[in-house]
Amino acid sequence: MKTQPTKLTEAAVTPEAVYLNRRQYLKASALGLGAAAFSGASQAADDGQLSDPAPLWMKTQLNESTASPFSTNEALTPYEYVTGYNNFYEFGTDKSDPEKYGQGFEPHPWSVMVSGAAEKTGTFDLEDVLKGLSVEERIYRLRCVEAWSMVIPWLGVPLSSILARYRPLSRAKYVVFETVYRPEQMPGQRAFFNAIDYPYVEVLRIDEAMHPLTLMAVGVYGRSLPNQNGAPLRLVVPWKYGFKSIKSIQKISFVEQRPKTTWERANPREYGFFANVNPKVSHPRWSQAEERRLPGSLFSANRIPTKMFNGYANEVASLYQGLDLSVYY
Ligand SMILES: Nc1nc2c(c(=O)[nH]1)N[C@H]1C(S)=C(S)[C@@H](COP(=O)(O)O)O[C@H]1N2
Ligand SMILES: [Mo]
Repeated sequence: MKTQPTKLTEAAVTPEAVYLNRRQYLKASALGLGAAAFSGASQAADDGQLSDPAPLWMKTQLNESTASPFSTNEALTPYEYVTGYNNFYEFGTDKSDPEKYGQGFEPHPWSVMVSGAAEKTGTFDLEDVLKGLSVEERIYRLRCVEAWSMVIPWLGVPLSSILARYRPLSRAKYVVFETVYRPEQMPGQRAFFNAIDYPYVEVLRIDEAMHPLTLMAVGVYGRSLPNQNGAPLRLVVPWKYGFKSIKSIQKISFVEQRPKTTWERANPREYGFFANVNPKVSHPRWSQAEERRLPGSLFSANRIPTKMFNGYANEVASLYQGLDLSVYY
């Protein structure tokens, strides 16, 4: 039985506060401090979970998440920015469009089609894609090619653990990901003029896909992914520009030849296949040497220097040994 917490109104409990309280609560229980002192926080967390529309199996799996040693300890970007300042062109091109126009999207039930050079292919329920895999919380930097960045607490599983289930063949050299095509729920997909072609396609080399930092996210800030962040399943490749982190993935295929990605097709000079974060290689229209770490303030844009591979060089630089990164950008 729960003790009665101090009454907090829904408005007073921002999802961020709920999340932080919940982590504190989890830490306290892990340390064996007992939950009594934190029952208010746990109640707040429950309130937060109540508004999470994900199915029970997913909430249960998210609730059992463990903290990952790959996390940064930089200050988190507040929840309102992570879920209110988005790029998800399927819902519109303004940063506020995905939150505004993404609410009618239905991410459940969901299935994933796996095809190509693998022993096991077919269409699988999301629950089976994720079953038995332990969800980790990973706090990663996200660097958009537009020169802004955030620090985001994702919940997810290493992509390698999902891909291994389908036993890719040795001739599989690349992994292709496709976002769902659902124009009736995605207003950007039915717009008359489109900056990009749909469905959105991204591709990783197989060694990039299998790298331990590459995450398949299913949640953020202690809950399932909001639609605007790519519910119910999106990639997170923290050393690459944000556009590689494709949202609402419905198809995965293993191929020998590399198909072109969405942004390469739209403008190959501006958006390369590798898209590794690199302060020394400018975008044709702006420098990549610095970034605006969100949130800024009225008085400061909070500019910080951009790091090679977004600060993950120790982990990933070896993947690109011998490659001229100004040519293969
Ligand atoms: N399907 C799809 N995936 C996408 C995008 C998109 O427009 N459509 N935008 C990308 C870009 S440019 C970025 S920076 C990140 C933003 O992720 P976030 O909104 O969760 O921060 O999503 C990426 N994934
Ligand atoms: Mo981006």
